[in-house]
Amino acid sequence: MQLGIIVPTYNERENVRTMVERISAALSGRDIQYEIWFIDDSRDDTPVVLEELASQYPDTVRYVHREEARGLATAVVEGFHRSQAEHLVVMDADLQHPPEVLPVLVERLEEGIDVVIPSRFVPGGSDGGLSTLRKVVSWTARTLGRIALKRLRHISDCTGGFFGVRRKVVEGVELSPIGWKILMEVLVKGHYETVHEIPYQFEDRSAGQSKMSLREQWNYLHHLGRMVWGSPDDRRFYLFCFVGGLGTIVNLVVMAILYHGFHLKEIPSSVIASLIAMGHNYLWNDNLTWRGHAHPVKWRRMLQIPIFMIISAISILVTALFVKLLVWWHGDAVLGQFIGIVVSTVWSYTANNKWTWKAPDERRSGLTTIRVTHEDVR
Ligand SMILES: Nc1nc2c(ncn2[C@@H]2O[C@H](COP(=O)(O)OP(=O)(O)O)[C@@H](O)[C@H]2O)c(=O)[nH]1
Ligand SMILES: [Mg+2]
Repeated sequence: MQLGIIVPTYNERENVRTMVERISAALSGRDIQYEIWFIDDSRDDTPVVLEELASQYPDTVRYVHREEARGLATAVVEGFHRSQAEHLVVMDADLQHPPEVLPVLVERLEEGIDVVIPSRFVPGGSDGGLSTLRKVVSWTARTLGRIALKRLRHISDCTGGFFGVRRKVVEGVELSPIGWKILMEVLVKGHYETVHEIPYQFEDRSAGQSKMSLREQWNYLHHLGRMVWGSPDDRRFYLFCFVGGLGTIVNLVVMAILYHGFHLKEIPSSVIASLIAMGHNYLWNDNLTWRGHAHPVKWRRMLQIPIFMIISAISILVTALFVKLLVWWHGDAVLGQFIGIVVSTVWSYTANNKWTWKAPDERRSGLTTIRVTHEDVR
């Protein structure tokens, strides 16, 4: 089998027939062998309609009805296991994902792209089928995901739930059964090198009710947290920021004790506080952020502390530079300090990752080699 189309369904009796008809119209006349797998958790009579469809289209329509299980993510995972096809597509049953996109999607997979994502946000696409409120919620979810997870940063539509992958992308990958956003999970954990986005027009729900709820939004945040934790590279960055935050508190407390408590002069107080905070940060980073990444060679390990100190010193200078710059432009010094902290956090994380600790080679884990393209629509 070339193509397995996986469709999770929950009370979609008005939609599944049209869906099958539109898929078969879209793919007719093309040399594509395909099957549609409905993974159904419905409590209405959707399974009755699916049974009719399966006997009417014995070569293409298959379904499984689950009485016990529920949930979009587990349905998709079950579909991945049921279908033996080389290329797997996941799409919703409510026709918000137009089947007419399938031919191009399949063509790109056949050309060798690993992950193909129909996107509402590349030239030629649109997300007309959502209410303004849902658009705002969806934008927020997407933006949070793209900020939190490095692998999503260049993907314009990681929350749409419409995508195609080569089997090897998800083979052997343990996908979490929670969460609505299975594509994000695939992008964070999957084995792939190329992603291609093609535009599509997101349509209104054809019939029936949306199952998206406030609870799913909360679930999403929980899921996002788990994805960050499960992604070593992202996790390291957030631990680094956490340690930096802790270090700032230590710095201020020591400064207050020395200056107000011991009546030391301001400059020695400040320098001692900063040095103590630096040592504090080093220890946490060595034992938490980059745990297990100490240099194996002893002399090289001895260099870790001085390198860390040089990087920190440069960060302090960079921050001061931003303060000066803002004051120059008649801006606020504290705002300059804030911008400086953001910039120097990114700088010092990258530098420490590269020079202080021996972080695993990102190239090998595929992070730097992922190429994202989109359809050239004029
Ligand atoms: N198998 C299964 N499918 C579900 C479940 N919840 C939602 N779906 C399906 O997932 C797809 C997307 O759900 P939908 O309600 O349209 O969400 P929305 O597009 O975000 O409003 C539809 O095809 C639903 O039938 C579930 O618990 N189990
Ligand atoms: Mg929908």
